[in-house]
Amino acid sequence: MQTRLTTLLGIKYPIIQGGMAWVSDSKLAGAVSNAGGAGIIGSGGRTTEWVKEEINKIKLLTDKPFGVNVMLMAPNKDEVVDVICQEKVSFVTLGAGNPVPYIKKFQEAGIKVIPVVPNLKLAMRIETSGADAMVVEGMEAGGHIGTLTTMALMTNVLPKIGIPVIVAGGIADGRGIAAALMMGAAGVQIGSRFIMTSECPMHANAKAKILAATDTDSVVTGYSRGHGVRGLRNKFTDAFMELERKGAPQEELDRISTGTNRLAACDGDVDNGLVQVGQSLVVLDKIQSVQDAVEEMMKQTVECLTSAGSLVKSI
Ligand code: TUI
Repeated sequence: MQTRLTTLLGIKYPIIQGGMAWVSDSKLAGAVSNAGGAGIIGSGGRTTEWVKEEINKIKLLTDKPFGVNVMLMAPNKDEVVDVICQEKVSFVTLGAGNPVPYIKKFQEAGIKVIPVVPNLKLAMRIETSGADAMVVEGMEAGGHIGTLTTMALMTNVLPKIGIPVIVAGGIADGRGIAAALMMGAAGVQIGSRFIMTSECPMHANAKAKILAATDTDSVVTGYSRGHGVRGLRNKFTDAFMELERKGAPQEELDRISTGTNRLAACDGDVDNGLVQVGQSLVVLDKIQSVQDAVEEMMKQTVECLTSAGSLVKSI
């Protein structure tokens, strides 16, 4: 399949993997790149040394293009940016903050820059700043999110932007990929579906909670402090949202939420940690290899796109 994303990155399929903090390591990202998408190492929450090691490991796992996500709220982001520039990865995605100060530096190092944005205003600022492409991420996504849905973002943003736009948030199968391509996307970013793979290091307890979850089982914490974080409803989210409702001070909310992503993803504490996952939960009904997930999604994408013509004929 050829789209503006496959051409930009030199990949087979128009899929990039979400750079999920505490989850996306070299093993997962290498498998996605080997399967024909573009894998991404998630540097959020990690030490700079970990990022360097994972970049070295992925180079042994794949000769295909891969990227690194920089979480712009991370205290060590400048160090991580330096390591990525030295290691000359193919591209970066930049989320959870203002990417503009970093664009030129990456491009001078020969690295393509793909910021993640949650609305049209930021999308237009990013295009003007000279980024190579962007991800628009709807609030159906897991983790740190904006307030607009993927459908509203596709409708509002895609006609206004000239550089390739990758769509994210709630896309978990080939029907979603086909829909995004039909709307004018250059490709998609997929996170949650890649959690449900044998290569993904997410703790088995968290994978089991996702397998058991239905469409209404995720909630958004943190809107009261300006940025929502989506994850599965549990003891932690109930306690956090009760504190939010009571108007608890910022410091208390920060204190009880710090470390909850790692607690669920790495330690498997799915009651006191936060399992960050998107809303398209019902199709996440099995664990499979990354290769099988990619092939299954792309087969369905092609079926959807080829059968779409018969809908027109039957009018
Ligand atoms: O970054 C993400 N998703 C994430 S990061 C993460 S680690 C974390 N965990 C808990 C709390 C906070 C972080 C988990 N999930 N997605 C990309 C994304 N970027 N979503 C929203 C944004 C964003 C928000 C504001 C991008 C730019 C932006 O700009 C602010 C500005 O400077 O105007």
